[in-house]
Amino acid sequence: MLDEITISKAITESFMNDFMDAMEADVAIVGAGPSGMTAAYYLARDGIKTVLFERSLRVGGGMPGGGMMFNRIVVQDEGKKILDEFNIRSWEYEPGYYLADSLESTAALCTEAIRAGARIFNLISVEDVMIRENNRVTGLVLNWTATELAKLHVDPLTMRAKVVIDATGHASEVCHIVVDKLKGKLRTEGGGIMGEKPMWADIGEGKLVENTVEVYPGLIVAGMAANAVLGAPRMGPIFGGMLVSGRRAAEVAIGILQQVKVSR
Ligand code: 48F
Repeated sequence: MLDEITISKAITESFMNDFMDAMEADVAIVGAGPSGMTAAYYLARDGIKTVLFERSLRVGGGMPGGGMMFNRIVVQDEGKKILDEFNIRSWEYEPGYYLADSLESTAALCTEAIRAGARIFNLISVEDVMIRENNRVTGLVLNWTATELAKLHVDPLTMRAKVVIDATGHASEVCHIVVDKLKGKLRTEGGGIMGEKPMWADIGEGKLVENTVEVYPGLIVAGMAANAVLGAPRMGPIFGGMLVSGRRAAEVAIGILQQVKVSR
């Protein structure tokens, strides 16, 4: 005999326990696109307490849609190595160009990130950041996406993190909060958001990893947000750079966590 109240209690209690635990994390990632989920996997795999907040009902950002809704992605050699690590099947189209199913890729990134120990919360939007200790990003301000969509006047809740990764894609929303609201100066030419440049896959992919940096104390940019903030081209449905940028963001975050530990 199934009792609906037991089902309801199981879901509520389990979610609340996880949500409470997520309020203090080592790394908080904003956005469950390819770069955010890849970063989450590499961090969690190394035993770092990682939480990820995603505005949408579903994960994957721009990945499931492939190129113009043709649900395939292309990666180059570096990206192929990461696909292999996630056991995502791929096949060579021409030397140096590998195809993969965008849904399989999305599902695998999500599964492996969660299995490695990262917590992914969907349907939660980041609407602000917490700043402490001489202009350092030290946490995120959260609200239900449903609240945002319905424009309800409901105050948010807050979580603390030692490092935040802005993996919000083209919109680079966390960096926008720092620049627009706090008038913070990013480590970019001119201190602001430089804006993404028109499509140029080769240059865009090349710049992505070098642009995956700490742009503000405690705040790293990953994926398309890195190119949008640092003024590099977009690249369309080639996703190798997103994966490599996610892995790089995890490395940068680990470096910052080590510094934070030493200085305390
Ligand atoms: O856009 P998205 O997929 O970011 P990405 O990892 O990958 C970019 C590619 O998909 C593609 C591309 C490939 O060449 O250029 O665009 O850089 O995923 C970003 C995710 O962040 C979520 C959003 O719903 C999406 O799933 N997001 C954005 N702003 C917020 C957010 C926010 N304020 N709070 C929570 N989630």
